[in-house]
Amino acid sequence: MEKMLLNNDLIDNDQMKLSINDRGYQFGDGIYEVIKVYNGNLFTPTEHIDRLYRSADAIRLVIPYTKDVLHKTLYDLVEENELVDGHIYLQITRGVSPRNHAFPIEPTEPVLIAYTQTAERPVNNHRNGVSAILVEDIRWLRCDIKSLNLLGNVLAKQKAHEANCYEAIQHRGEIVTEGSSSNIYGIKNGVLYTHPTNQYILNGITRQVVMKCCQELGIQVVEEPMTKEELLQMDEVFLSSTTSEITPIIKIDDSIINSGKPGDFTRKIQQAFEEKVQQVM
Ligand code: DCS
Repeated sequence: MEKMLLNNDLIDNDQMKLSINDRGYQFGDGIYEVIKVYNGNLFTPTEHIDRLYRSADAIRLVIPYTKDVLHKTLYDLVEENELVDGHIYLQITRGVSPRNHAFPIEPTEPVLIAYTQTAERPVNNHRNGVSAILVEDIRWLRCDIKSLNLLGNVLAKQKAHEANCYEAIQHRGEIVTEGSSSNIYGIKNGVLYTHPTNQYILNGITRQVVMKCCQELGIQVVEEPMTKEELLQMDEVFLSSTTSEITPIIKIDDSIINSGKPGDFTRKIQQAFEEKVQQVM
């Protein structure tokens, strides 16, 4: 029987019970992370755990464990479930209390759950690229918090799926922000363009790795907002996320990017990323 983490305890999946009065369930009042596991090892765990604590801070939730304890507990979960390749999903809510928007008067114990998921790496997408659509970004103004409230992202991704596309690239007015569950990049004349990390996008951990790869490869990075028009004029476009890693985008709405093939710079960044993955394997 696979195990899940409930606060400090590893319990059998079928023993998991959560309350209807959990604020995560009623308000999406919580935060989450998805951490990739390669060959039984966590990829960039420190960065994910740091971001979790930053998200918690931003919603005024105090995580009742140290980062080190959480790190070790996640390794225990992976070991217990004998996860080789896949990811960990982890969320923490503000806890259980009768429904009332304001924080509970009696401080509640946050509820942490985590489970593992076996997943193959999307190598076909990496090789061939994917299609995307452009959609208006209707989300709130704190997209830097990895909040459980994902309705805007869910509606965007659903539109993409209904258009037989892999991702929805969101824009606020003319400005491209990020994908429904990924960061977005364009490459023009060998220069990489991506939205700066502010309240309009999530500071992706994979994005941080992409920045490192570009530095090592000597690829110039410009962190400035780009317009929809500029995006469609890019030589190459790709997305990044924990589960998608680095995935070329070869079509956006009706525009074909780079003749419908992943570009050379994207390939180089994929290779540099792969080397970092191999280091933990
Ligand atoms: N932007 C949004 C809105 C996301 O949801 C994600 C990842 C990213 C960017 C990329 O961040 P990471 O590089 O840190 O993954 N979302 C996670 C998710 O919901 N599933 O997989 C990853």
